[in-house]
Amino acid sequence: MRIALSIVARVRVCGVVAVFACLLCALCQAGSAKTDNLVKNPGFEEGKDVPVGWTKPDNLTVFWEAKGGVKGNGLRFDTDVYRKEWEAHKDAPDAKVEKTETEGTKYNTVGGTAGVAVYSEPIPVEKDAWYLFEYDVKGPGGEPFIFLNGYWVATEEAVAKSGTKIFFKPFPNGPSFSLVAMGSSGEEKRPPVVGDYIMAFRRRFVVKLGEAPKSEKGDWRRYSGVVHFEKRFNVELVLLELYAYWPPGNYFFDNILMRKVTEAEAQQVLDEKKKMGKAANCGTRVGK
Ligand SMILES: [Ca+2]
Repeated sequence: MRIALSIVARVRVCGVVAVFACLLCALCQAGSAKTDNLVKNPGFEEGKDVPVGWTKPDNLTVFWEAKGGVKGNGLRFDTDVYRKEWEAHKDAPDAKVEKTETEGTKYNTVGGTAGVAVYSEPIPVEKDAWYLFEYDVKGPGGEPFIFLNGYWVATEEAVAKSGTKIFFKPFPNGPSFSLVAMGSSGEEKRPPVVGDYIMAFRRRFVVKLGEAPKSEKGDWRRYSGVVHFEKRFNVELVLLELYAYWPPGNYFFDNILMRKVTEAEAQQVLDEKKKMGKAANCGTRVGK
C-alpha cells in the first residue's frame, strides 16, 4: 500500500510531465528502496562464514565468493562436479574436498543429474497479492532459474487427510518443507505432522542464457517477472530456490529481489515483457 500511495503522490507532483514516464520513475525508486525487498541478504554481502538468510554453501558445488557478484559477493554454483563426489560430500559436508576434473559426456555430473540448489529462508506472503521477482545470473549457457516454492502450514485436519510425502529441512532446527521429488539432501519420506510446510505452488523463473546475443555471451543478465498468489493456492510463505544444471560449468547469482506490488504494477511488467517478445526469454543484459 505504501508503494501505491507513493506512486500516486509522485504522479501528482509531476503534474504536466507525462504520467507514464513519471509512473516508471516512481516504480524504479520504489524498487531501489531497501526496505521493499522481502529477501534477506539479497546481494549476499552479509555473513561471517556463510551468507545470512541462505542455505549453507557446501564448498564443492556452491561457493560464497567475494567478487562473485555483479557487485561485491555472489554465489557461484559449479555443476561440473561428478555426482558421486557430491553424494559422498553430502554425508560429510564439513570435510574439505577437491573436485576431480570431469571428462567425457558429463552426464554423470551434478549438472547432468540432480542440479545444484540453494534455498532462501522462508518468506511470508499475503494471499491474493502480487509480487515482483528479479535476479541477476551469469553462466556458460543453458537455463538457470529460480523456483518459487509456495507452502501452507499443515493443520491437524490436513494431516489426517494427507498421505506420505517427501520432506526436507533447508535449515537445521527449522521446520520441514515438502518436496516434489528426492534430490537435494537429508530428505525423508513420511506422513506430514502438524507444523510441516506443504507445497501448494511452484513456478520457475528461467533465464535462457543460450538465447542471448553471441556478443553478450558470458555477461550478467537480469530477469524480471511477477506472480499472483491466488487465494485458492492458500500460499502462506515461499522458499526461493536458486538452481542451475546443464551445461556443466560455473553459474553465478546476485541481487535477488522479491517485493509486493499492486496489480497495476504487475500488469506493467507483464506488458513490458510482452512487448519484448522472445527477447524477454534471456532477460536483459546487466548494465545496459
Ligand atoms: Ca552482491
